[in-house]
Amino acid sequence: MFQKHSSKEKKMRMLKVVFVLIHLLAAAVLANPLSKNDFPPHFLFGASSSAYQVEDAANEDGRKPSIWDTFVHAAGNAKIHRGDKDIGCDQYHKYKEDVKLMVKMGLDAYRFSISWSRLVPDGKGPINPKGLQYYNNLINELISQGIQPHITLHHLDLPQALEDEYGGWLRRRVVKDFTAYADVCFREFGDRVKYWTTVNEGNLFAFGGYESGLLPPQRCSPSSIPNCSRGNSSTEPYLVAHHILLAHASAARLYRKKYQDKQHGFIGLNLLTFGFVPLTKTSDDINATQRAQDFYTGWFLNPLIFGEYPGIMKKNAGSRLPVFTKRESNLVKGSMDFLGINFYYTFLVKNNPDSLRSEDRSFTADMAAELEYLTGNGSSTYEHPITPWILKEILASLKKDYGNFPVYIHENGQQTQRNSSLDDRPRVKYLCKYIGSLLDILRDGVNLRGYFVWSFLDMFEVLNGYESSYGLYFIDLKDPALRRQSKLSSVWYSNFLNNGNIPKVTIMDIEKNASVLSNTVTA
Ligand code: IFM
Repeated sequence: MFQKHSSKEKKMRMLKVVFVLIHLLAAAVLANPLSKNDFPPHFLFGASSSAYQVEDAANEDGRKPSIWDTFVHAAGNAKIHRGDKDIGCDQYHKYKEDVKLMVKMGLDAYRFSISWSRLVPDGKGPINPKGLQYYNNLINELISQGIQPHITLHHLDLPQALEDEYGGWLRRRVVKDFTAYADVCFREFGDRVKYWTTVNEGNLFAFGGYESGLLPPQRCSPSSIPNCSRGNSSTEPYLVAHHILLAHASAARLYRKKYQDKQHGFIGLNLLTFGFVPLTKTSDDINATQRAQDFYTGWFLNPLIFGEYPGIMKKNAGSRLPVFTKRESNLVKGSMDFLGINFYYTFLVKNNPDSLRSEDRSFTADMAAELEYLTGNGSSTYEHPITPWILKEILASLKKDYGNFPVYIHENGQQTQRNSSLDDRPRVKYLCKYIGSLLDILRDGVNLRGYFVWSFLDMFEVLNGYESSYGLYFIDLKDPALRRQSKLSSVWYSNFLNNGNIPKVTIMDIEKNASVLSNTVTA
């Protein structure tokens, strides 16, 4: 009896200690020495999303499918299969609730994309009045609450009608249709929208959609990659990138000629940037690292800044790399007011000269470098490594190699397994480190204008469907109301944005789903 009692007491004491420790830990996690006040007053903080990942309502009010809808509903794409209902966040119906959350959070800006096939269902021709109404409503709601809309026109979601009609981005005709669609957006929304991004991750879309087949429209050489039944990894990525550049430049020219004077906005393009680190200190690996940089970033930035592709791409891809005419080169050169970059991944780079001798010369073979993904140290295999010094290096080399043009970090965030735990400390740590490093980057004189967390909500993820997520808010897909539940990271970010002025919360509060934000903002 005596023995039992004592071990119970011991247990209780242990529990108390654990309880106190968790609270101390929580306080430490949330205590943030950094706040928005440390940044220049005009530096923007926001959060990001994309139409297909956040809107749902895929078949509602006249929207037609995009290549992304087709991709995720194709047989065989099990991990990213969305089922029939395309359920995720339902921002199409819940935008007011979401804007309320953004206000409480203290966001300066919300970055989202327009679904081309919601606004212009066949890709060209008549505008869908309900689509127009939806984007007007969302923009008005944001503006009335003091949140800047930053809009992307294409985020992996070309209207399927254009893919079916002429092969979409593979054909030059897309330039005309994209420009006409951009014209609709500038005309209809440009009185309130000042930041336009033509294409999200142009480089990754061309690579993932046409060389590796990992992204829509899932094309690649069937001989090299089994999940593709059509495509050509030797030529198509180059062709598609060329058309993206021309479409971007054509939309930018239109904006500048017809709208910019009246609307006073800015137009840019977005690229996925990578940390590339030589595997060894040998000059072979160091040169391979530069090649990887030229192939992934120079591919777009050289034409945009200098009017032509990097020399090494011309040399290695030869006649498979399209050539800009003088007129096109002048059109593309100088066609962006800002660059949007996304950053998540770091790779070790190893020289691979043998690939240049392969028969089927894909984009990757032309690069003649092997990339090994640097994994994070976290408990989940989904977590990205935390390497803010690499982001700093990327921005420093953009400045050195291409000039000090305005840059926005459009996406950065931590991936975790998607589950109901609201204690997402790995994400808090990630954000804390990256946001902390921005001050250093600004001190280095980089023309960085803003930072957007990917992502505002847990969304349908590009590569992992519903298995992983980046959101500041969790959404339980089984909950018919799809309530937004604040994670620790949303509290941390709010605290940062509100200069530490929101009441202290603890992990325990969040686990009980009674966080400060849910007290104040859930309906
Ligand atoms: O979810 C994606 C987004 O659509 C494009 N950038 C990378 C994100 C995370 O994978």
